[in-house]
Amino acid sequence: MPAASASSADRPELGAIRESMLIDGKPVREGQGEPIAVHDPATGQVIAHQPDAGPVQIDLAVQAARRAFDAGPWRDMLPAGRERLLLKLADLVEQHGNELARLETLNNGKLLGVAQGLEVGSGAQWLRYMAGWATKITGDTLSLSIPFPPGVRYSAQTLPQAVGVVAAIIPWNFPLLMAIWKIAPALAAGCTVVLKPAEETPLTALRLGELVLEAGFPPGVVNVVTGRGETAGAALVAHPGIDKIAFTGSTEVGKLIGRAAMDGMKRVSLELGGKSPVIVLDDCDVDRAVQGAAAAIFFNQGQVCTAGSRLYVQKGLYAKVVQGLADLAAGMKLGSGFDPATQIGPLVSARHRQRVMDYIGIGRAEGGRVLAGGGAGDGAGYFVQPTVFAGLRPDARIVREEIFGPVVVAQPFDSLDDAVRLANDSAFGLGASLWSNDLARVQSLIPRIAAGTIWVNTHNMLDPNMPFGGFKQSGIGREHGRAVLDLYLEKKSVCIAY
Ligand code: TXE
Repeated sequence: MPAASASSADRPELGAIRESMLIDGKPVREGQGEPIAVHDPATGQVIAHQPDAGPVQIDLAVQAARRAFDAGPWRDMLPAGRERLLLKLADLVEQHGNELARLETLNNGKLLGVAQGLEVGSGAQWLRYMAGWATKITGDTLSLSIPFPPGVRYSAQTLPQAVGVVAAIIPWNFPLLMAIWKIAPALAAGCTVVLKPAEETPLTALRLGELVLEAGFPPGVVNVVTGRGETAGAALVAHPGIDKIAFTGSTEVGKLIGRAAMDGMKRVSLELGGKSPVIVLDDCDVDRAVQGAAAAIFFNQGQVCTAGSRLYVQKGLYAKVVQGLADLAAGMKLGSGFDPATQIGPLVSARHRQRVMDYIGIGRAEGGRVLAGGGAGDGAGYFVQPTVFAGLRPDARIVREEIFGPVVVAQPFDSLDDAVRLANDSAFGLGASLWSNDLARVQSLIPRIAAGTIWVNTHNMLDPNMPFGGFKQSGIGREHGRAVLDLYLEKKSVCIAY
């Protein structure tokens, strides 16, 4: 029984809990496996049970998306129609913003302000930005230079066309925003979607699916299935009716998905893990750098693919910056995401808290000194203290592996060459930030750091107009901006002899 029965005006999120998937515009409650319990990470209480989709339900969802793509009103809709529907959806997300943000905080644990500003606020902005692209998809006119056979002239053009049915598989760290990052460009390009949210956090994606229908998108254009990754997710990836897979999650699963995609030669884009360096030069504004380094790692409890989890500080400033960061960490207030005084909410799940605590144990065992934090929080919620490590070698596991929690490892460096070497000594390459007021030094470093996004005197700043994605094992493909359309369009060449 969902907690919806306790619904009241000041808890609108309780009335927004759904325990059904959305397939072809209809709620589907039956799965195949054991239903999945969904928790409130701040208390550990169960707030809903979700169906665990098996191959039968996945097939129904893919068939629905296939029909919507191959026939029916969606295929015939003009780009301006898709734009109008996406704009309507953005309005609905804002109108239901309070309910959606509270639902996200309840389900994910994050601070309500982050859910309001980022998931709902920027989510609506992302929808509007992508709505604009629907009417601006263009091909090229090409001049050809091979005269064959002699005397024949040609005209040639490229014709971009929607890639087809998209399987969108998303993680739990920004559940609503990740859903929007996937469906908005897919719909702008004219694709249809089967969206699978993470087991831990399906609630806002299911509500978004209802708003998609309310906006007027035809049934089957967006389907939302819930289920376990290794069964429901894997069945979705393997389904022959899928043309393209868009995945955000761990590098480990990304590799599995990449291989499975190649079996069916499906288009695939992968946004994977990171171990992003924060590089503080000795000419920086120190207070700003300390605040920036703290925000880079502790924002969203460190559950951010671009979290600044490796802090490199130039020797002259090292002690001051690291002590400043440790002081900030030690003073942060842990608590429920609904409490406006809270600065660090719970992690998403008991399993994930254990994983992060295990890494803290590994860091200690590797000889790391804990300058702040290092423990779990009190009570039943899944809290971990903001933690600062120092004194570890570059080959220590917690320097190299993604922890995805509020844990940062600080290391000193001498020269800019050292900074580049340390920063690039990673399997990942998603983001990096430089903290300096010396333009020449900054400009010399930007091309040398292997990362998809480089920030200067800021960290974690993303925008719908800025391409986003990873170097190395952080993934394949670029989301956002004009670049994202390439992920959802096939380019057809047309050659006409005359
Ligand atoms: O991720 P998974 P998990 C990293 C982070 C975290 C670790 C594990 O380091 O600690 O991954 O998190 C679906 N076929 N990131 O286990 O398993 C799954 O159901 C198809 C970084 O939660 O990758 C969920 O919807 N799908 C990251 C999604 O994949 C499968 C965000 C992500 O889950 C599947 C999340 C399979 N075989 C975790 N197995 C980032 N880049 O932001 C799982 N899934």
